[in-house]
Order: sequence, then C-alpha cells, then structure tokens
Amino acid sequence: MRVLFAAGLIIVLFSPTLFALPKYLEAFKKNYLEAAGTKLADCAICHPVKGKMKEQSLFAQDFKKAGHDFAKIVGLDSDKDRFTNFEEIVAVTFPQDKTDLPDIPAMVKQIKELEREVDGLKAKLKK
Ligand SMILES: [Ca+2]
Repeated sequence: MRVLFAAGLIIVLFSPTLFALPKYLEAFKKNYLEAAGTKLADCAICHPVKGKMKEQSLFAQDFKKAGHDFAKIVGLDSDKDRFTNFEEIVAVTFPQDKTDLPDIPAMVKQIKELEREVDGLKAKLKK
C-alpha cells in the first residue's frame, strides 16, 4: 500500500501537465492585470472543455508554440475572429472562442473617452 501511495505521489509531483496549468494561469494574470478578475482568468482560457485538461484551446496552442511567451502572441488572432488576442483580452472576450467577440460600440466609446482624457492631460501640460 505504501509503495502504491509513494508511486502515486511521485507521479503527481512530477507530472508537468498537472502543475503547468496553475503556473501558466498565474502568468496570464500577471501579464494581463486587467483580466485578472474576469472570466478570462480561468482554466477555460486554455482548456475550453471542462474536465478535459488535455484538450488545449487555440490560444493555448499558440502560447505553447511561442515558447510560453505571452508577448509573442498578443498580436495573433488565435481563434481567427479578426480581433487580436490583445484586443480580445482588453475587451474581456475569449481569444480562443470565435463566437465570443468584443463589443465594438463599447470599444469605440472607450477609445473616445481615452482620447478626451489624453486631450485633457495635453491641455494641462501646456499650462
Ligand atoms: Ca474571440
């Protein structure tokens, strides 16, 4: 019995599959602070089928191909929905789900608000 327990413990402790996931999820949260408290900060971003951790999303596949470097995949469109992974993450839509798209009117509104903020800051600098 002890041998079986020890063998199981060794398998769990040294399985890269089991321990890679929380590590990459934590890295995702650190790379995309704005996404940390959203639906994106979940295992589903890389493993879309609940309970099937071996299945990887298109985003996860791109992440793996890029040597687990988020900076190399921000400009990619993993799910081929015409929005880059960065645009999707900022808009809090899944970069691996082509049916989950950014709300364009909301993005335009957000850009206009940012432009007004920038204009306000520029005006303050001129004073
Ligand atoms: Ca999408």
